Amino acid sequence: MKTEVREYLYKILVVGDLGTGKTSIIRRYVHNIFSTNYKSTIGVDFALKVIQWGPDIIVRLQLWDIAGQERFGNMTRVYYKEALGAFVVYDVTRPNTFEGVTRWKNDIDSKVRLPSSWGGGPIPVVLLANKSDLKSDGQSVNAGELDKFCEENGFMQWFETSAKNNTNIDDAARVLIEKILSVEEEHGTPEEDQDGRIRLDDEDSKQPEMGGCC
Ligand code: G3D
Ligand code: MG
Repeated sequence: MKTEVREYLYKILVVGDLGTGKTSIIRRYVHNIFSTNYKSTIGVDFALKVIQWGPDIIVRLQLWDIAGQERFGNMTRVYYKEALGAFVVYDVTRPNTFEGVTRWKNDIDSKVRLPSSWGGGPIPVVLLANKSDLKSDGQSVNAGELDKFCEENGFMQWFETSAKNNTNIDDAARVLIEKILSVEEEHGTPEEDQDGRIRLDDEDSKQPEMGGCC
């Protein structure tokens, strides 16, 4: 007997200060390319990655970029709406971008929760210490300190990533997907219509262009 293919659509946010590599990470993950000559756009862009997770599971990850709105240091609730996970990115060569990490995490926690049928807790967030290919000795991350930071600030885990060298991006995404799938398995599909996650009905929202980030 043929088992039915299950499909999941997950909205994932990618936030962090300007220039930390968010767009590069998304492009690398979605298209497996690293490009230094694309124009960042203003507004919200998203990209879709379709993953054959198992023989009968397909995961569609919708990655939301914040393209040009970093300077505000926070986003509207519309951007966060119905997200089920997030990456917060900082640049290991610019310590001041680490200061933004807690600000972005607080913004996420204050503006989006898991669906109430999933317990309504904070969404899972993974910290990305990006541009690991550029770091000099003095900039190497202190694993012990980052572990402690993650524990104290409610991050699931952290990864040192490089969008340039394609380091750890797949692993970081896998951890986030595994977590969301396990919550889904435990609680069942949220009552909200899955399509609702990509619909932006609110008046102050702007319809993102399909694949607009690339
Ligand atoms: P943002 O979307 O967070 O604002 P971008 O950041 O993805 O636009 O990246 C900002 C700059 O950092 C870009 O360089 C990009 O090429 C570079 N970058 C991103 N990730 C990495 C990485 O892992 N390693 C290295 N070496 N560079 C990275 P430019 O020069 O175009 O501003
Ligand atoms: Mg960008």
